[in-house]
Amino acid sequence: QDTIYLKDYAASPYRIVSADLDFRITEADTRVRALLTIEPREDTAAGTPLVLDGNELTLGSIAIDGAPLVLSAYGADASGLTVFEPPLRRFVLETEVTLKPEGNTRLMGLYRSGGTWCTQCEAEGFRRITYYLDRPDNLALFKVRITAPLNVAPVLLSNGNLIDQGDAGEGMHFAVWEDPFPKPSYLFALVAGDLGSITDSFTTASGRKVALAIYCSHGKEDQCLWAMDSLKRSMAWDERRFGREYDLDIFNIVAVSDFNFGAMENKGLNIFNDKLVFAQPESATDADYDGIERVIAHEYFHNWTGNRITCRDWFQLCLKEGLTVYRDQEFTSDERSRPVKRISDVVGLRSGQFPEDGGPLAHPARPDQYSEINNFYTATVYEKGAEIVRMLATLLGEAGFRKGMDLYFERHDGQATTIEAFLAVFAEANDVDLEQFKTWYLQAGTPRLSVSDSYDGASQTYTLKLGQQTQPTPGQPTKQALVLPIKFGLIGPNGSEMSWTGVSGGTVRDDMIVLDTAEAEIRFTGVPNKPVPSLLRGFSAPVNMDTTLSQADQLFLAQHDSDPFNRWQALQDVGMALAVAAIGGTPWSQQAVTALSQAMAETLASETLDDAFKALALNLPAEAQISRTIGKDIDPDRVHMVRAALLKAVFTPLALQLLQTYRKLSSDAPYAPDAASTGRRALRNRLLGLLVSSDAAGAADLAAQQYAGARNMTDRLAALSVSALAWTPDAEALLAHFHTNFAATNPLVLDKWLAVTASVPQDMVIDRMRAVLADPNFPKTNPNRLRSLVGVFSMANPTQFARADGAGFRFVAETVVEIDSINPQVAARLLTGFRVWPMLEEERRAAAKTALLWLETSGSLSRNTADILTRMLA
Ligand code: HT7
Ligand code: ZN
Repeated sequence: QDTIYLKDYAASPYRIVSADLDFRITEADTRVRALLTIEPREDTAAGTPLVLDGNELTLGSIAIDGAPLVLSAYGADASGLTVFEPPLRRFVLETEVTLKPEGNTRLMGLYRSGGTWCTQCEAEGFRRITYYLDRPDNLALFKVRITAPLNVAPVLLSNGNLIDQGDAGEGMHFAVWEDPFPKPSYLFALVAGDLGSITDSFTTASGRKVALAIYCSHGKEDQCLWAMDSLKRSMAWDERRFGREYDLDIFNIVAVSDFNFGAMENKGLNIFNDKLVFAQPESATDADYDGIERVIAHEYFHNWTGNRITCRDWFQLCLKEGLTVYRDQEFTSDERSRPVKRISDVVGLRSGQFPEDGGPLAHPARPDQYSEINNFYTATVYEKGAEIVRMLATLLGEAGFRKGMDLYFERHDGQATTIEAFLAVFAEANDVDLEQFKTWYLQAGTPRLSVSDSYDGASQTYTLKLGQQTQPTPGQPTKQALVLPIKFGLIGPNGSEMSWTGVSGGTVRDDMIVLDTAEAEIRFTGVPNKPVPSLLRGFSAPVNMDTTLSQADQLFLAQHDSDPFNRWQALQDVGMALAVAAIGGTPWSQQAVTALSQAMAETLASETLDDAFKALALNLPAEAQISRTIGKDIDPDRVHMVRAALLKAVFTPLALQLLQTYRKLSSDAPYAPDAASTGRRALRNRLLGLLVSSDAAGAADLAAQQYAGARNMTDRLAALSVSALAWTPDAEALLAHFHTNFAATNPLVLDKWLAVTASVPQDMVIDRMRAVLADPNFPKTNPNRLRSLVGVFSMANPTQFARADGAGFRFVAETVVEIDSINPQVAARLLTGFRVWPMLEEERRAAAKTALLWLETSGSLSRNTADILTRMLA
């Protein structure tokens, strides 16, 4: 496979200045005529060929400035077009190709979803539409004419403003769209179909009225209201928080049912996976409402961080993605509960990004090489990218961060730029050196932060010893020290914050230690009592922290820390220590479990903590998190068994309190997706989960009752999941009932049934999944369905996926081969579930390797899947 290196970046010798595209869509095919105005760069030598990207294209005709090219003047094949000696001046290249969107199961370029023609161009899909300089540093003005049959495609959309429309004869009609902002080809979009819509408007801070519309299949309009509400709040927030106004008169969103990703930020025409648009209480859960709000915001925020300022090349992907995730996280924090959002994001980071960073697919947030860019839309680029921006904001403070962002928008608007340019604006605006900080973008791996402390009463000196170390990752055998902002507090015996009179041995700025060396010994003087340190408050740096605190100190923090994140973390740490020790052969003491039970009871009874926080706190670390903490020779069955036993030991004594609180939280109020209502449901469903998984008397019946009486999908699905995971006597019947009554008629609800089915930690699960896939009606071309079944299985069913007999690995490997010929992007992503394999115990490791080696010999794999497989086996 060809590897592309960052160091080889070079500007193209030609620029496409404008693109005039004419799409003629019919049921049979789509003809694309492109008029590209092209000019050579100042330093381009005469005779330099013009090389345009193409993918699976067939050239129909070609001309320059209206004159057809002779055969010897160009070379064209499915993967590109070369004009050997183009004019050394501005010229217009005219090409024509014919596409077959109906047969495009890769869902890149122009394809059909549920009858609607739609496009996906990021990262390299535009080259499947026409020959082009399909790279993000070519910004061009686009004008798009779409002609299509009026009866099947009354709605014709593209980027920018609608400048003309009308009848085209013979049952056809047309629309012409013009985008006034130069953009890279990956932001191009076109939609043609028979769609319903809801409309609204937003008036910007400067008084411009923007017409908003969300398009969807007919009959789903009333399910788009939450998305519209989220959009308007996002628009207002970006003005308030970052001073960013929307810049066109129209903002359109289209929901489609076949989509490789969550959504796409095409200029003025966002295209969404319908699961991130449709919401109604009977079929969408609180998590769905959350996801919609977050992704609508995310794509909208890209208008400035991604579209107005884009990436010079795909190595810079986290320039737009990490920054935009940071912005959507801040939006949710401002709209809802900041601590709850932070805890949820860190749970996601630890379960999604840390395993990537510690496994065979580890790569820097800004990679320096790739063979398939679609495999780099990863948790590292997105979530770690956001953590890096968050650390920048922590180090610079809110005002300093905003100064840098303002300068970024001012200096780079209309440009395709780099991480270096991004860091430079913060350095300049704040007069700081960010050279070492940049290492966060370049170095893969999660640092381990070690901590030990001592207190000398005589001199009232408290000493903190800190160390950081990052393990080697593929291609990076040695690691440098990073800049770690460590927010902290010292807590005195009465539970309140202690101050100090002097500090030496390290950089301490107010409540933040900045550790930028491998080790530091920081001495705080004037500390009257031995404190309990609360470190890494708010998870101020994405590291694994080894704590040496005793269980008593952890529980003290859980009760007294003013930082809610660390209160939650302390409870997690206590549970983790007990689980890890037991898995290693040291059973927990009754005293230790009782202390944790009491802390959980106090948390639940607290009058000050909110419900959503309690729902997160009343839990033990997930099995996967425990496995990662142990790090090697993992037997998932043992982890599962020990965690289940610990859960019972901790929560059985609290059964009455759990049940009473569960009952108190019941409500007849109509469904609302606000933070308080969502929190209440989250806690109630958590309590149900605890009662069922700790086998409390009557708990399984309670779950069945909740399922039957549920008035919204959140409560119904929660009851179904806890029953299925614990495999209660009712589980089978509930799953069947859910399928017949809710899933059979709604594909997004079917996804929930598939996900629950795939998560059941029982031996029959693989046969059931095979039966689902064997059903001729199962749509293997739909990414949502596949991810809900196979993706959830490999990521969220550790005991069955990593079965010692290898059946789980084989099932996923076989599915990957089959799907690879339909949609390589989806297949490659399904394969990433194997990333845990090096950390398993010997027998399972061997079984996983056998499945991977089988995959290697299974025939011709796509570039996407082969890339993941090669790295997985390296
Ligand atoms: N920027 C978008 C990425 C995306 C994408 C990438 C590969 C293949 C299909 C895709 N669809 C969307 C989404 C985002 O991060 O906002
Ligand atoms: Zn994004």
